[in-house]
Amino acid sequence: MKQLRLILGDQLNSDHTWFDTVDDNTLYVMMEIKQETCYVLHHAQKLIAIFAAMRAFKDALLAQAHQVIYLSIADPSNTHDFEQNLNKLIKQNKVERFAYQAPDEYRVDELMSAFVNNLNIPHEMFSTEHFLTKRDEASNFFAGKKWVMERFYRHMRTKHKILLDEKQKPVGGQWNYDKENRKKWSGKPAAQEDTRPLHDHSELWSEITSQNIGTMGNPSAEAFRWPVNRTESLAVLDYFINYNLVNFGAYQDAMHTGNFRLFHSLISFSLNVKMLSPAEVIAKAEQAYVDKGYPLPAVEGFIRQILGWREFVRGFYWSHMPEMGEANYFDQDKPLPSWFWDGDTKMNCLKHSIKQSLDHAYAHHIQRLMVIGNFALLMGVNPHAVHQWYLGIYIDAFEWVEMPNTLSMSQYVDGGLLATKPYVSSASYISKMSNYCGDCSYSSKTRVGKNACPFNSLYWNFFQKQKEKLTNNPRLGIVNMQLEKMSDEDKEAIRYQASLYISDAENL
Ligand code: FAD
Ligand code: DLZ
Ligand code: SF4
Repeated sequence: MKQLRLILGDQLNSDHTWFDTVDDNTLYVMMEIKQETCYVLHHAQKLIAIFAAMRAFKDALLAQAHQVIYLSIADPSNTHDFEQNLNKLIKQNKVERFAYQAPDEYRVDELMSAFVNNLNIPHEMFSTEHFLTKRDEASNFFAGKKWVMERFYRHMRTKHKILLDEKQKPVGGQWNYDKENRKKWSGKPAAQEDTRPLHDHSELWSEITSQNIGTMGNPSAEAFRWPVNRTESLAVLDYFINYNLVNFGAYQDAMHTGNFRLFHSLISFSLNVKMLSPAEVIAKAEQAYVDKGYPLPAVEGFIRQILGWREFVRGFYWSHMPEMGEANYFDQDKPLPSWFWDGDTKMNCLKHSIKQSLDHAYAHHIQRLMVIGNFALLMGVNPHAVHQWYLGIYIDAFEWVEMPNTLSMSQYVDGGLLATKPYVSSASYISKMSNYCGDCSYSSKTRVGKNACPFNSLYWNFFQKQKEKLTNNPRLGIVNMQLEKMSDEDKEAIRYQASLYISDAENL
């Protein structure tokens, strides 16, 4: 029986059981389509990376004698629509059975369900064989209870027997060493050079631009270092394990103008398109703890991100879609300043974080949460504009992981289903964790007056404005108390200063 199997651009799992046997009656199909490139304005490097990785995956399948139909972005027979391309291929090739792997994004999942419902041949949806949990596993785990990552993480550690001693207790006696992981970085220990090879994808880039697909960010060959096949992905992972994991924990929240990645792994793209599996990444990190004697806080902190956060936010996504995509707890409605697309702002922290994002399609967790997301929330930006920007700009942004992080965690759109309080701060946090404030045009120390750091007035303005919605939050007791003690004149001066900044957002 002739069958057609669809492989999506983020389903590049070479270990999938689909590929265990080569069969003349099985046709694989992969397609580069505008339906996927244009639902949001993407970073140029993201399109290049996805297409280059898809093409490398196709070549690897062909080398193993699998049969692959590949519709490239400039192929004149490409309709740029999943449904139309599939219907055409099914007819042309007299396909009698259709199969696909579970899409990770709600939109594509709905689209594929509708497609197969209208098919008049047998069809089947397979697992991607990538994640450590099923779509609804976290949701069942939390049934009727508050979603708390730490509880889920401990369950995952126990279930998968990760970093446990012989009594099945956490090694070292603690589950979580986060408190030891909050150091500022001032040049030591030395951060490694970026050894990832440069790739010249100028031909692929010409193909993309020939199709009039809008993009943002730096497409140049001097900037592109993302791994686009499994061998390169493994090299990035091994480099991280050998040189950076040892310092990951201590400096994971640090930010510095001299080094954009510090000790982060840069594996999120490879993981999210499934060139790496979470199980192998966790196993390598745990092995390094045993073999190399790396500090437990470093290894535990890293494993928690993948075994805990990554699976947790995925479960949260499937449990809260489609409502999450509509929520706006604080009713925020301002547009993003236009400098989000060029980084030209006097605010040094934002300038660095945004320019870096435009150059590398990457910012680490704290830049995303405590610089860019923090600013957007304090400014009153519409959370869905923020979500679209994050979904487009980051190399690793696929909705199942980007949306819960951006909307729920960073922009607090659901009033605290995922985050226990809004992730906002004044300049003091940014100043504590980075060297951004040193040569900034604004003064991190002042709240009001000429050159006062916008974060300071915006922070206190936010808590005044959102008082009713946040007053009963037990984690905001100190903030609410400080606000109570503030004189009416000070509050008024803060509101005035913040209003100047909000109305002059374009020129900050
Ligand atoms: P490391 O810091 O080295 O961490 C290792 C791995 O842990 C990451 O590769 C990632 O797979 C996982 N991880 C870490 N934190 C998280 C998290 N909060 N949620 C899920 N997985 C996590 N991550 C994405 O993969 N895609 C996104 O679109 C995305 N959007 C984000 C938006 C916001 C507002 C925030 C605050 C975080 C977002 N994250 C996202 C999480 C995190 O910022 C990135 O996973 C990380 O920066 C990727 O870089 P890295 O591979 O060097 O990660
Ligand atoms: C993100 C993306 C982009 C930009 N382009 C394609 C594409 O042309 N073809 C494709 O199959 N997949 C692409 N993807 C990934 C899909 O959007 C992804 O499969 C869904 O978001 C499901 O997670
Ligand atoms: Fe950012 Fe304010 Fe520090 Fe400038 S002073 S870098 S705007 S936190």
